[in-house]
Amino acid sequence: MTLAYEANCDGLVGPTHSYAGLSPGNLASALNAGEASDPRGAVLQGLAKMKRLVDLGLPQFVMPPHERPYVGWLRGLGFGGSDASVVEAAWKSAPSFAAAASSASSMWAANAATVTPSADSTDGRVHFTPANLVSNLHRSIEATQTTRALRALFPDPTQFVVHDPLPAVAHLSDEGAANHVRLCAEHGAPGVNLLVWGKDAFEHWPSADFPARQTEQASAAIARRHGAARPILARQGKAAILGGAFHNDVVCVGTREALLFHETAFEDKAATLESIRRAADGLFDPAFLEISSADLPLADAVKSYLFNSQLLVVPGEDRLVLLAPSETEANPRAHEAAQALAASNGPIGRVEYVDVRQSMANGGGPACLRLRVVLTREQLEAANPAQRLDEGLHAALTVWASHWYRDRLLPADLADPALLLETQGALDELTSILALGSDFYDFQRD
Ligand code: SUG
Repeated sequence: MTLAYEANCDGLVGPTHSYAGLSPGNLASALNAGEASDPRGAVLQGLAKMKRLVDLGLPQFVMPPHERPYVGWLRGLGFGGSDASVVEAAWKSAPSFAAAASSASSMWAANAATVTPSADSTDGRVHFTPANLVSNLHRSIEATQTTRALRALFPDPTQFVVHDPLPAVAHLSDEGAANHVRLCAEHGAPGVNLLVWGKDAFEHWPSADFPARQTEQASAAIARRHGAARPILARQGKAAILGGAFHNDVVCVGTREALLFHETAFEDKAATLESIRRAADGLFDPAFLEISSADLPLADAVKSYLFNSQLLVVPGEDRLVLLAPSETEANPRAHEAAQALAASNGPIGRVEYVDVRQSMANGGGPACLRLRVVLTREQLEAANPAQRLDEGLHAALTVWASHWYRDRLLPADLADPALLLETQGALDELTSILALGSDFYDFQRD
């Protein structure tokens, strides 16, 4: 077995972070619609979380935000003139599209792609499929730039394959790693790949208010094109989706041999666990950590985001560390459940809490903000070193964000032409900090 490490690639929060209520079925997004956001606070919270992982001795990378408002996309919809007039006209005659073009949703990097490490792929390379995110208008415009960003971060074609996203059609609706869990004995050892889908492509889903976002056919296509070893396709619990678990990672997280999940996570729990057991046979003994609805009602699981914690293998510690959002600590039942996990003799040794409230208010917890990529030492060295977070980069990005980001933004401010200039100025400078070249964004190419 080649030794491997789990790198976390976090989406840096963009300067247009706002609460626009764009995601049906995501209760936090609906609840906070229209509230004022704090983009500067949000990006600093994200950076502080990344720094926590660096301090724990884990490899951490930064993924750049997308350009927003996305003027090029609005031009494609027929708006013309200067950048400022494009944005102004879009807000006047197509406000839903203008709002979508302004969303900072690329921060939730768990939705950036599905990843298969080389220990599980047939050709020994790391495979990525950027998610098409076609379930939501504002997220569907991420795929092209995400593909570019992944190719910049993982450039060596002998080590990495960044596929094109699946075709952008509802039948192949794909939400990335938020619906994928990999279990194994050690990161570098062969794994079991659990791909969780919400609906069949041809099924009539019962609720427009709580849509199922991932199709079974999308999950199957990804496993096939990556040559992913030991794939298990499992249906997400319908009750969980209808209760606000719009991604599987709202009710489930796993790493190494441990799968932590809510009782409602899977439609057929017994069959899912049995398939994992069978696939893991001879490789490792899966540890199933189930939390019942009696101990933690689904509504509390969704509010507290206990399952959206990062489950970390920390150098020098035998047992896993659960990095949970501060909302878990504040919710008595979720807090009790988290403490009970650490107090038992199971795979989780301790719990830490992290403040990512700005992101949480849009339904994005600690685990939503990161894309996990298991890499060998050689692959780690082949990633763009300028995007690897260390103290220096953390300090530089803190200064950069404090200079460019506002500390208060209402959805109506998204139409402000000054915000467009601030965003372009910030991202232009960022491309030099992260050594991404001067033609990384569309606005730099015009
Ligand atoms: O897709 N929220 C995101 C949250 C994504 C969380 N990711 C994971 N669970 N992995 C979403 O629903 C809300 C934006 C707004 O309403 O302004 C939003 O897009």
